[in-house]
Amino acid sequence: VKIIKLILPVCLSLSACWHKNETPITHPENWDVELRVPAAIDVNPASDIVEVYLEAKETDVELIPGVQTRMWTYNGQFPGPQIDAKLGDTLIVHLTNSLPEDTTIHWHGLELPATMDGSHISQLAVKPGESFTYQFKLNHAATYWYHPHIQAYEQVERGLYGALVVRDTQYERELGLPVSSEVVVILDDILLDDAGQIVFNPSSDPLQKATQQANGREGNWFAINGKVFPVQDNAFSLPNLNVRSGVPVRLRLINAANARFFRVAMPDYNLYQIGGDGGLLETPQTRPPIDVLEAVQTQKAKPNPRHIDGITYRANPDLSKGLMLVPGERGDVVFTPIGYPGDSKFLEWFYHDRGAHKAMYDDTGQIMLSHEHDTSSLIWFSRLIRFTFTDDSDWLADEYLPPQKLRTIEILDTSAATTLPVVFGHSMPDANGDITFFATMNNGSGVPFDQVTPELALKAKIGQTYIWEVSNLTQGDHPFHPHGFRFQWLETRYEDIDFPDKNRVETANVREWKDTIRVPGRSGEMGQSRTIMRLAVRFDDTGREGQVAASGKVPDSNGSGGWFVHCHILEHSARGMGTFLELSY
Ligand SMILES: [Cu+2]
Repeated sequence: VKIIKLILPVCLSLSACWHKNETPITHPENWDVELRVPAAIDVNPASDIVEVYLEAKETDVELIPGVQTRMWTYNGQFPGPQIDAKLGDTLIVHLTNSLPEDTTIHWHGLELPATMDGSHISQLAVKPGESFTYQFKLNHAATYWYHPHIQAYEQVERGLYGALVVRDTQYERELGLPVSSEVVVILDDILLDDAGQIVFNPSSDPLQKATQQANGREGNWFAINGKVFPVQDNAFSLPNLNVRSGVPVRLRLINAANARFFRVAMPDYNLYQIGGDGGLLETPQTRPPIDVLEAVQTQKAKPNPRHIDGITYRANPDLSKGLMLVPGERGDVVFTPIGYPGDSKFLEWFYHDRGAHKAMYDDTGQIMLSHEHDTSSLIWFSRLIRFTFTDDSDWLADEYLPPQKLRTIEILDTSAATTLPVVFGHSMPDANGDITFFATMNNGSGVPFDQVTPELALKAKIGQTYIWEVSNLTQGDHPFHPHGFRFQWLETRYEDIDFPDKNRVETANVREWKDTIRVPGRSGEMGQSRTIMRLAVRFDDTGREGQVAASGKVPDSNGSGGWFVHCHILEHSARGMGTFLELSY
């Protein structure tokens, strides 16, 4: 049976009349059953309080059919329970630590009191057997996530994370956004050995160690809402959504990977980005398909639909195509799947060269980091999610377009702003293969986080506007994530002393609030070039019950230490790529 076309002739555009037919046609019942993450149970009867219990514990999870993988989970689930709340609600979370080591929960992107931030410098560790109650107000509608901030590179990799979605459904329904065909999708990868287990024994081989510290831990399996399939083998079954042609799909995407950048696109459709880290953008942004730019002869064909007969098809590196999500970052996109009954379409992942390193010995026996790539072993594409069309799909359906204006975002006035300088860098590997990373305000020699003294801490006043000025001295990209305060991207400068004619400035073209952003690597020689990103921020304590002040690096039972500011490649953060902000009245 063919369905009637969605659009009414009286409508000038579908978006203009969408809300009048809010759910005239929907996806089939249980269309998202393969990807839906069970929700946290709200035990509080009050309509404006969400109160949940989370127990961090060791759990065997059947990721691969017939294989029990020992993981660390919240409430036995991977990912952890999805926490759904309304704008203005109070969230109360009772955390019990049943792990063999200390933990905390960091609420990524949330504006909250400093003592509730859950980083290792803002809160005392929750010891094994202990409990802690988090409580704060949800001041902005957005897609967030939660994860530990002690041994994060290990605890997140082992499975400790979940989504927190704060919605303003009435506003979005009146605006004409699709509120009833949404899936929250946590993008991750996981590194499993042949027995299907997560291995954390550090390699004793200095070259291997240096490579993993430099690049971060990328997995050999994708884990999309906990559904795993090998990165290199797309014949393995993908998580599937059953869709009806012409009905929009909304994906709230969260990158929860330790180190992998998720550059995603749909080959046949535009993705329309309506939201990011801090909720709705001011205007939707078109994220077009990523085209095939060149074909490279490789030695060996891979079981990948885009690797055919030994030819590798390389993705267009132009980042205006597709959607880039660095670790920690979120993207809220809508698109309209249109196709024949029984046909399939795919959300795809694309390789992005973020400055991958290769470790090698030089003539003197020292370990050097090289940026040479062995492209024959690279995976350029992989499918992530399958969309299968229902039997009654109409291939002539119309595309849904989101409204031209989603909300008004005031630009912060930075005319009198003070600069907060942060410099990203790292050392060369030592004889053991260990690399020291830093994110310091000291422009000279780099100071890793454990050596940042109070004199070197960033200092700011509550209620004032500042500019984060993040300089990247490295050739790699790093996700910058300051805790507790969202910011607005102003501009990115590329500077090269050797080739000043190559200097350029990218100015912000999207009005949005962010809390995690890709700081691109330098484009020229070491020491001669750098990238500088400027971000506007105001340290308000609105909605935090006056508990925004933080001072020091070590929290005590009376109060919080500083606000952590760091690279969200978790291996970099663990190797020192962080600093802290002292905030006072
Ligand atoms: Cu980094």
